[in-house]
Amino acid sequence: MNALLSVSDKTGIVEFAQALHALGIKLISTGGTAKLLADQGLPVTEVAEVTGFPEMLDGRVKTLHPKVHGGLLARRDVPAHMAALKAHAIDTIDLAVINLYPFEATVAKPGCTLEDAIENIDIGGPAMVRSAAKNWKDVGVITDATQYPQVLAELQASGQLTLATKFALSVAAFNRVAQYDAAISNYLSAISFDETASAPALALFPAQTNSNFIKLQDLRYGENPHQSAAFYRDLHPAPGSLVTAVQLQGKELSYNNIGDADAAWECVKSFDGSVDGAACVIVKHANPCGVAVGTDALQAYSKAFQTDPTSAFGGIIAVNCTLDEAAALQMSKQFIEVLMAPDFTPEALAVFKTKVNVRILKIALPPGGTTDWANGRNATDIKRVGSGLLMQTADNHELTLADLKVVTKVQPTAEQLQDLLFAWKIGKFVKSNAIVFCKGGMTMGVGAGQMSRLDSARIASIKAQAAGLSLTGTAVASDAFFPFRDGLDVVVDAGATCIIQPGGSMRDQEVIDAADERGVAMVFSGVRHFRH
Ligand code: 93A
Repeated sequence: MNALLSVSDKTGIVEFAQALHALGIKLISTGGTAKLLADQGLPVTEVAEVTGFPEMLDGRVKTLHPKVHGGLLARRDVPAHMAALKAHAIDTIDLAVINLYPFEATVAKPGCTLEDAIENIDIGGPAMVRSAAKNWKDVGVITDATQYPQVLAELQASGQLTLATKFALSVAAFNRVAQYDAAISNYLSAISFDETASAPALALFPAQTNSNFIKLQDLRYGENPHQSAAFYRDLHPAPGSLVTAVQLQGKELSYNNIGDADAAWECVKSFDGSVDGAACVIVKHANPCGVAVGTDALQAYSKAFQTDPTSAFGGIIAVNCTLDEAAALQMSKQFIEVLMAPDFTPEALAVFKTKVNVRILKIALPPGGTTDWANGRNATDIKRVGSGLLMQTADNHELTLADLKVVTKVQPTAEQLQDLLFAWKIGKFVKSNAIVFCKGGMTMGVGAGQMSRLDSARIASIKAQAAGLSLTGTAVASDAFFPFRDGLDVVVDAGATCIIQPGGSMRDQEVIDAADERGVAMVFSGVRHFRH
């Protein structure tokens, strides 16, 4: 039996080779590995002796030779293969012990240059691993030092490896090569070859890239200080998405800042400046605690702040228009974690100059406007579950007036329809169960994240009361249907006169009858917006 040993990580290789030698297995090896083994007194044949070629080009060509790959790839059960080996004086290689140039470790080092990275791309190693792994019935391929003990135990017990072991080794080998290539692809895709360019050069060839994520930065910690975390972006981020933000000032963004900033930005982006006017969203713990539209940023912010001044403290604020000095001055009265806008006037930036901790993010709005939902949005949502992940298309549905179905005797007025659509837009960004009271282009009470819809409704009205807002004549959005009439009664008791909800409950009729009984208008959207 012949073994070829070629390892960069030399952990345990001497002991392993000694044990192979003791079993009568012939050792063939590449330069550095061969030297180490020879130094330990082991008889080892240099691969250069096998190929008849010296290792050349600084080691770039060592094992890329038919004498090596023929020995790995020949099927022992195909007479023609064995005859070809004989005709060309090629010996079989029955064990391939290979681990690759340390590409991942090299690029992880601070200050790693492109040259360093390129030199650490192993070519011959993966080629041998693939040859051996393809011919798994005849060749045992060992790609990690942790595999030595089991392989050795089997060889010592029976002089050979079982088919099951060889198959498992082959699968592990292909996994290793896939992981290695992904690391190379990720690293290179994130590089801008032209140092003055802001985008990676490979973005020029999207069709040739994979769907990997690129690490943007390590974060100080995760959701809590004992958790470690990092921030990744899509290889090709959607224009206008959070990852395209430029931070103009402030402390480093934290894990929670990024999550909240995304919630605020996604929500404010759904207001089209040319149709809805200026919009402002204040987010706290991933939920909007105040949203409003107005004639300008100042008015939109002032209205949004009124919804829940207590929760707005330490919030994330996003506007869909250039932030000017007037709005900045008003905002600067509250404690802000993150402030986001498509642009800032120099005067507005000057307001925050002394508030060095405020993180200011400038993000271009998606060029297609907010009505184009394919534009600037994630195509998919991903959520981790125990050792698995859930993937879905993103909740990118936008409701229009024409989609609404009035189900009550009372018809909503044009103004009420506006309020209903506004409330619906926000309800989509509130954690379920979501109940949102709105009027005149502002949120009047937000009930979020409760296990019971009834509790969300109660909380929304308690919060409105605490903020000194009257819910009389408000519009209410419910992210999912009312299963019973009790939820509707709570919001009408609080002052709502029109309601938007998906419909689709077994007891829709009970709820419609209740709305008629209470003399309020209700529309069905036909769409649900659970958000967990
Ligand atoms: O430079 S390579 O891409 N060209 C080769 O032909 C080749 N053959 C083996 N790298 C090559 N290797 C790698 O060399 C192995 O994967 C292993 O990581 C390393 C072992 O080199 P040495 O034995 O000289 O330390």
